[in-house]
Amino acid sequence: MKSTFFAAVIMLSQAIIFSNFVVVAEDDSSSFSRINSSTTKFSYYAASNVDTVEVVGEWDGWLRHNLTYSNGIYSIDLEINPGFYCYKIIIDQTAWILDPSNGYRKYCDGILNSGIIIEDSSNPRISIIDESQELLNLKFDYTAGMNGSVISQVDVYLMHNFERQNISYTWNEEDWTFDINVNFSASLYDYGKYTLNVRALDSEGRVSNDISYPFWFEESKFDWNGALIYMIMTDRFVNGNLSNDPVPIADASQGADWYGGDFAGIISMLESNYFQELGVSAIWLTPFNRGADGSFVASDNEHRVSAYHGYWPINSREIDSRLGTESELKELIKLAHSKGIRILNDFVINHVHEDHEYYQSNPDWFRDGCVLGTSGCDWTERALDGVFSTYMPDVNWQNPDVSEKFLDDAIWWQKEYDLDGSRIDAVKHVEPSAISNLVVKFDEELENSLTDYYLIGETAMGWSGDNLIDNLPQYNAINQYMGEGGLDGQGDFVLYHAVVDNVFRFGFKDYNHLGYWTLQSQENYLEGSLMTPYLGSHDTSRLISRLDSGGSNPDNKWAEQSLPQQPTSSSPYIKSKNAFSWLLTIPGLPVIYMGDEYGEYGGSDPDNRHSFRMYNELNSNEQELLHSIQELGMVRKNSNDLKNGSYRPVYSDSDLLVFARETSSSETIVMINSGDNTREVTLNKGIDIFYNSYLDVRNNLTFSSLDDSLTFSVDSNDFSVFTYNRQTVNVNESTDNDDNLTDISFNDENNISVPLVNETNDIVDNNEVEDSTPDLSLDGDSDTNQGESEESGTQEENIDTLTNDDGQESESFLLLRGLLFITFLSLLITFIYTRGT
Ligand SMILES: [Ca+2]
Ligand SMILES: [Ca+2]
Ligand SMILES: [Ca+2]
Repeated sequence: MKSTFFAAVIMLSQAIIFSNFVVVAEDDSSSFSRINSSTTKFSYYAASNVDTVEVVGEWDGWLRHNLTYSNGIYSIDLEINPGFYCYKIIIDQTAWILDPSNGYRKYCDGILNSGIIIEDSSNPRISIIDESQELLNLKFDYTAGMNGSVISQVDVYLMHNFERQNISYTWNEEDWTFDINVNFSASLYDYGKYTLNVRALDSEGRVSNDISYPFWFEESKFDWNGALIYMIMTDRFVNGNLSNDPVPIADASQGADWYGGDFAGIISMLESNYFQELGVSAIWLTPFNRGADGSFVASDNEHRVSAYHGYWPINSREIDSRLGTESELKELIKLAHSKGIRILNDFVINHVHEDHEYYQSNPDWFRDGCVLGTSGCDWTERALDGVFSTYMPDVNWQNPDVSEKFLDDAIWWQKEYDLDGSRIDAVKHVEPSAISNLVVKFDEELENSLTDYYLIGETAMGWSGDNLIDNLPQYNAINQYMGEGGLDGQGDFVLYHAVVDNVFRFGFKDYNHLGYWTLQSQENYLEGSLMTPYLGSHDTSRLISRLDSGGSNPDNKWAEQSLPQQPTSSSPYIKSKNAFSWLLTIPGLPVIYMGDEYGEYGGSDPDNRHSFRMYNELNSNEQELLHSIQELGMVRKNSNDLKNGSYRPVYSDSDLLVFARETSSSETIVMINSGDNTREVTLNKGIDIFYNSYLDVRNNLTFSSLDDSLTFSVDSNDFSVFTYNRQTVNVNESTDNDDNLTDISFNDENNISVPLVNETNDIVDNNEVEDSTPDLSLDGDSDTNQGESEESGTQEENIDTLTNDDGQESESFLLLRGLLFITFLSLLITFIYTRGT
């Protein structure tokens, strides 16, 4: 029965390496040198048999060059003048392919090619050759320009909070390298984000490439996975500076003019710790480059809308003064970083407003395609070149000039304002090469082994009903921009459409459905994708108004329609709390759209963009909801399991969802109950749960059981979170990592109560023993643990027998299956035996 095997798929391993190749030379007088070559190397690794490999490119009119085979690698060195070129690889004389190892792309004559930028090899080059995880130890090497000029100096400085600080380096003459070592200790450096900037000059004054190396110095390591993102439409958030308020636009429809929110307002909210109290770790700001003046007709050809939302840029690198100044934006980012909060900008790459400087100067960079959704202009067929409206020309990403311009601008914003990533607008309406080039640029210019920038895309898709198969195209459409060389993540549109209206709003579907589609999100997006689930956004009608069954139609959006008003009953707020209990405990990087945390009401765009209201402007339902979301946000923030754990369904029925979030050495059980009664669920050890002792996180109470099961409870319309209590030994100790006993960091400050189990296996109300003396009852548990270790031995045998190439991840399920099988067998034997007698 033992069927362990590895389905080893030999990947066709292909790679092109290109660079201004480096020559290392040493002469007898002991002087070392490393000099740029004028040639560019192309290589191709072929795992399968090929007869010929050629490279062709724009640099010499697409002449064919044969690569030479040696040790499994085809390669060639070519003399190519500096420039940006299209090229392709030709296999066996007929198959023209993109370079498999190079994500950079360039269009030539409307045809997609690999793109290569050849630098001027007369200039020196520096590169990082060694980076440590410790702050800050980096080694660089220096390569002279073609004439061999020696290095004269290295310009090196740190930027922190937009201030410059010079630091030193050590030059190593023997191998033309230099080291930068800075001891980052809390006594010497403030926590926050830093960027090391390095370039070298040679003896003739030639300047090397610049290297930027951003990194964070903070108490605990940040991971984008599990972050909580708060989305702000700046003009509609908080007005912190009345003096920059725009003059009203007379013909703008109600709700569609500027409201006055600004950077100063966000700064005041940062100062008040509003975001920290929500457990927010990143803020996504709507576009803040200068937008159009005046108003423009909406898609209904009737109402008029101003550029308050930011999505009609008219300038590539200028801040919109209606939102504040450059220095205010820098102050905002500096303040956020000091609190460990990342800032994402919103990068509009599909279109500009017709008043944009690029459209004015280079109209040929844009396409004035048909208006999407009008007759003969299908959203899918004309997805790339169709326009959203006549005054929003479409960026032609097939034009290399505008492509390079936009990519430069993207990086410029990140560097100039010390941003931490971007949300990419309207991804499915741009050439995929725009996305892959953006990813390459971020990787090359900003990211390093210490620092990841988050790129989240908007690929608006839907949900095609209950059948998973029918929804695969939806998942795949989102997937095609992620994975290797793709975006870090995308909005989880499928999950949004599957559950928000169906479950939380109308109740057409129950919590079984909620659990099912939550699991599908874990299984159908590319591995490693960091998805952002959400309940509402600036593009959807307000959540609370959708949940208000007695309110006006939330699809309404203009004043002359009946617009949703502030709900009068507590019901929608309770539903919203249930929805957020789910959102803030599932995997990914959830997004909270500003105001949803207290239940700002409203219909569709623009009525979903009321100004944010402060705490003293909220009614008691709203305040109560806010408190719940704050609690959920903090529970998430403080739980490694909830941020990084995998998702394991445990139990669901019509109005109860129970799931586990598991990491290698812990698990957290989440219960969400939308029913009218308190619910109890008895979970079996080794099947539903894998530890002996849990902490009720909300009530800070520990309970344990030596029996085979534990009973967990959750109040009506409430959530419960139980996390493995590390001070007690777990069930499958011997099969798990050995850090369970030693890692007690989570629980250091908690009272540890004696395991409390009454005869019927119910948990005794911990309130009764809240004051009990801390009892590190490892002694009491250790006997049990011994027994369990033996049991684990049996389990390991089961694993041995059943393990296949799925490896460790499936162990618990195999274990579960094994245990179920044994239980079933013993029940069957008992049954037969009983019948027999
Ligand atoms: Ca203002
Ligand atoms: Ca487009
Ligand atoms: Ca990234």
